Amino acid sequence: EKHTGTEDESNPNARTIEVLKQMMDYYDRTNEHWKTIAYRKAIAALKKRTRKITTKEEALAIPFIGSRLAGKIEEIVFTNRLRRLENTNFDSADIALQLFLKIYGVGHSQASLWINQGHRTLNDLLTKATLTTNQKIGIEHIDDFATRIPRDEVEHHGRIVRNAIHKEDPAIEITIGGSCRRGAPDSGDVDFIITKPDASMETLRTIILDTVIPSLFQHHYLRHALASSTARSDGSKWHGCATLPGSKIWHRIDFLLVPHAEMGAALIYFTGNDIFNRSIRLLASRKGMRLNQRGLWTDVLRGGKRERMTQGALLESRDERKIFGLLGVPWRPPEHRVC
Ligand code: DCP
Ligand code: MG
Ligand code: MN
Repeated sequence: EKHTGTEDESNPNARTIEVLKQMMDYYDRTNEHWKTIAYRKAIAALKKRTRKITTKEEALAIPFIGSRLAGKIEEIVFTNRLRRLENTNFDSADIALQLFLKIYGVGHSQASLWINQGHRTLNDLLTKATLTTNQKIGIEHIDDFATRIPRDEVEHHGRIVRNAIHKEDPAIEITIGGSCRRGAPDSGDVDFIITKPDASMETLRTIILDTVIPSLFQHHYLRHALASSTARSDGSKWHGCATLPGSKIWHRIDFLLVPHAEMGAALIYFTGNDIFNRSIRLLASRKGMRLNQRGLWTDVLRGGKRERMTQGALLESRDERKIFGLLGVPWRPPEHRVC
């Protein structure tokens, strides 16, 4: 991290800024985006002051400084420190939190819970915490899942899955989406987008979930199922882990079952990247439309209480290019969808 230069030492609030920066760096490392921004704004505002801010009231009078931050500023001035930072476990807790966040399926609330229970290492979790099967798998294979998959290996996964599916039904179409479709030299996982023209989702689900997946387990390609959902009446997803023949490294793979009529919208969504998706959805909403993984829609009509009056009418879902066209943007090939 950047060091405060000598320039800052002439600032009457230099010590306060120094401590707030440590706190900001902590929130930055733990991905607490909004807190990081709040601290950054407060620090920038404090830097502009020519007099020392000593009380909560003085701090509160500064734009961008809210009451909790103002309280912290007062604490720093009166005690020359911040208890939140002095926590003896701070460093180990900070490092452990970052480690726990790398476990598949573990978010901020679960990771913080383990920290508060006193756990600091993966071994602590494995020996002392109550874990779900998926959490155990995530911990045991934390290094595997973090290993990037070279493009030729992604293609090897593709051949195995395609052969297994086509043995059951040659009419099923398989596309590798995600970072691979964007042309990346390596991927974090393999995203299979699976569809069958002129077939119901029920048919497709039955073939993939009841026949292909069990067969891929039998052949020791699939190793573990992590998550699946058929909650939506149309699309389905299946998340799991797989190994290539002769390899001990477990990689994450996703099967996304998509109605053929929705392939255009599904391709856009599952090709990403996530930032591109956010910006194209924002663009759609600015133009009075709504884009999701099922299609491009006219915006929902809302009543006086903001309740939905209509779903919005479907404009296009089958054809990726037509969706770009209706949005009024030039076609972006997948390789150019990295933001
Ligand atoms: N996606 C998204 N928003 C998310 C997660 C995913 O829009 N929060 C979309 C865009 C992604 C695609 O799904 O490109 C696949 O998700 P992955 O997590 O597999 O991400 P990538 O394939 O892009 O990258 P990686 O190489 O890390 O797998
Ligand atoms: Mg991916
Ligand atoms: Mn994925």
